[in-house]
Amino acid sequence: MKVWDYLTGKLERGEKLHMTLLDPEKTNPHRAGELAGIADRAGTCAIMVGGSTGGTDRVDETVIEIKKRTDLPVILFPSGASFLSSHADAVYFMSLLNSKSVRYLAGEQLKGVPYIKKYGIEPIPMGYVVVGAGEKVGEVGRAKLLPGDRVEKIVSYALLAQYMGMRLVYLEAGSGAHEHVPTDTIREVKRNLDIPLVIGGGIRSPGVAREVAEAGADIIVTGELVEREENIEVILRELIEAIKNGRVFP
Ligand code: 1GP
Repeated sequence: MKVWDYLTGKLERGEKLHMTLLDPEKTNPHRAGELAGIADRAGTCAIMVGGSTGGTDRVDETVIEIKKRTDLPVILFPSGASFLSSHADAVYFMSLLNSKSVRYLAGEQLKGVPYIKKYGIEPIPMGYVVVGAGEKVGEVGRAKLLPGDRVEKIVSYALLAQYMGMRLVYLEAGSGAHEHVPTDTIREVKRNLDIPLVIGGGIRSPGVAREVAEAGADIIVTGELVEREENIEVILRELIEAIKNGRVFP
């Protein structure tokens, strides 16, 4: 089944989804495989492989190890054309809409096209918007600063993605962000948007994950959480339970 059909099937049933992001720069391939297995058992719905810097060999190895441990779809979340793997199921074909550089709007994407075509990786068009301080991704992607309370502007960026025919909008606070995308902003974007909304960056607790889901995120992405914490499976399970069912354990 195509990854997009798998995702929309769940979303159309009204499910809220969680995806686990693994960064080959921070996690070695073997550990990435282990973490993907843990995330699968905890109820995540897909594994994203991404990071701010590239390297096809490492990405390949990481995806291969993940695929040994889980049957969940593996979706690339690339920083550029060198961050691709023929072993992945799909790739977020994403444009960093508030980048000052044409390279991150369409340049790296253009370079990646022949590889994606050759290996038949499923592209999922996505508008990517870096909100707040932006962390490393904002710096690497040369994002124009877009404070989280610039609600009207952020709504416009989200609609820009929709009107351009993209299938998803991802509002990104950046990995390890101190502040996630504000819930008031998420609520307003969701109220105006007809395509699924992805939120990531700085979401570390079940309580916050629930607030973000209730505000209107359809898909919540966490990354650092699995790289840092002990008892990863328990914490992830609680976080995913909070996203899916709004239940937070004391
Ligand atoms: C980063 O949004 C993701 O691209 C996840 O962020 O690592 O802070 O969970 P965290």
